Amino acid sequence: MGTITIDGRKVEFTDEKNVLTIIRKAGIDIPTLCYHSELSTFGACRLCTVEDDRGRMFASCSEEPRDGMVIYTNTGKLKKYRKLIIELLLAAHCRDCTTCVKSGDCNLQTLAHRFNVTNVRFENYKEKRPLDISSPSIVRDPNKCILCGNCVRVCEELQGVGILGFANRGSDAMVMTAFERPIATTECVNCGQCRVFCPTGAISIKSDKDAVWDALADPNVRVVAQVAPAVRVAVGDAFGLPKGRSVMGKIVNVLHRMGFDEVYDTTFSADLTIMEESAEFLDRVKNGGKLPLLTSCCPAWVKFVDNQFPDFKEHVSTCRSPQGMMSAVVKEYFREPENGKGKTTVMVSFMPCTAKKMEAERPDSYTKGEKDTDYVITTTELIEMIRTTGIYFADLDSEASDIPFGFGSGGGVIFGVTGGVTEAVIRRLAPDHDKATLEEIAECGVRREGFIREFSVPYEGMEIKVCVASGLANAKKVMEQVQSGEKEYHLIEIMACRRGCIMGGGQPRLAGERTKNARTQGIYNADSVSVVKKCNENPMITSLYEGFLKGKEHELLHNHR
Ligand code: HC1
Ligand code: SF4
Repeated sequence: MGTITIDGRKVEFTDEKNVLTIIRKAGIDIPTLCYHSELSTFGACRLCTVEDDRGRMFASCSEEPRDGMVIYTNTGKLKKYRKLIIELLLAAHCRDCTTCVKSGDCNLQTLAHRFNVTNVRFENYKEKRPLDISSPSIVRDPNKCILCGNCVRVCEELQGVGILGFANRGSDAMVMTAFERPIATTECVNCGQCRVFCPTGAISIKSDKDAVWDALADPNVRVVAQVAPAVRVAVGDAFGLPKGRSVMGKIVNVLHRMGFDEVYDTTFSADLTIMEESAEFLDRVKNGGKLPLLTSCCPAWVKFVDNQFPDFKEHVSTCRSPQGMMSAVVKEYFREPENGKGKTTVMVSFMPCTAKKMEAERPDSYTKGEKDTDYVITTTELIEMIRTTGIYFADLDSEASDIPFGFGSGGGVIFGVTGGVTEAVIRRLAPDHDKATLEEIAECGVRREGFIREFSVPYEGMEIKVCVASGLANAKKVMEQVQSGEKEYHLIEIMACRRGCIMGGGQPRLAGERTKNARTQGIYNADSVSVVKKCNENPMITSLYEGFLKGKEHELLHNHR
């Protein structure tokens, strides 16, 4: 607690951990490439350096605030210093900005503009290194790495995976996997969080856009889209609309204009997931099956269990994810000659997640020998595709998704935030659907703040113990406690990305607190305005079960691992 004078103005502080946070609180966007509030402080880039009243310069990210400090954030000396740092970084960096996939979304490029770096006086020649394109989710380009260490820390600290590290010293230093193995051969779970935190083009999304454009141009192909819950709240602000507002109707419109024959809503198959997963859960509870039941919709989490908790593999629900269920059902639907009309079906799924690209490749994502999901396009790629068309997205009218797979309940929408799957399961199990019941469920602890939430809900005379966690490092803590017998649960929901899919590895980067909160609220708002709240009250779901799904539930809706 105290006061700091920043550029002549007094600013009060309370428990801020460093000077940088107070500068930002004072409304000054102090530059940095390596500081992130959710990660440990590394202090490598020195761009956040400030000067005090005695002329001492120090990195504000690494300095604890002291009452009475007097600092300056924009002196002539600092401007020169920052410009020099950027020049030195650029000297060792390839400068193909116009063709770089991260162009327009690169923090180094932005800072070069901001500090008027129009010429690089130095040249630090480095031998060009090959790209790692082994992963279905991300591409690593070591030539664009600036050694900020964000990817190393996020992989270790937030995700508990830790497959990236620093190797060599001095100008030979670089980030790599152990023994420089291709990333696909490591325990990487494809979450894409390293790409979210990477400030340059060193880690980017492996893109499937070109293959999708080719399919759209082929008259013999029926191209079908499904759109995940979290995508709808992360597209609008790229086109000037308010952060977090659901723009599902505009997305449907723009996809139709691009040439998609059918646009379906993944909330529909999220409803299917809840139908199956709640039945599986009750069956395990009543018949002594493996408990806790672990949710299966997040592929990075499923891979994490395989890698780090193999004894719990059988605890993972056998349900396919909503992406998997939708694609399997759609492909089967169009296999019927009267629906297929002689065209091949290409299934494209629009997801906030890079790990969904890996899920689509898994052997259990095939039905009748055919791949269920042909291409996964992340929200970031969708925004790029919309920009390619030149369509004024913000001006588009809303269109409804297509039937018969375009309608989901509110319970399906809330999958997009952590706790959503569990809340939808509890809604399914509750006999009523009146306002008071829904509010009571929302307040049972499932929407509580925090990355690990524990609570219990009554069900037919028993207390169902639940844990909801997001971020794999948090999941690891939960699983270690379960493994040691310290904690017991009936149901555990994990989402690999903190706060759930709204913060997935394929979402637009640079989301601050305001964006995160707006996306969460956008999902809950979409639930509030939904006409049907529970999966079993979705008429499309009922008619599917009574119709062509009859007898095919196991084949189409479950994994056969
Ligand atoms: Fe998700 Fe899911 S919620 S995993 O976060 O279960 O990606 O949005 O589509 O499959 O529905 C992602 C989101 C998504 C699936 C659903
Ligand atoms: Fe680590 Fe996830 Fe990046 Fe893989 S994708 S390297 S697990 S942060």
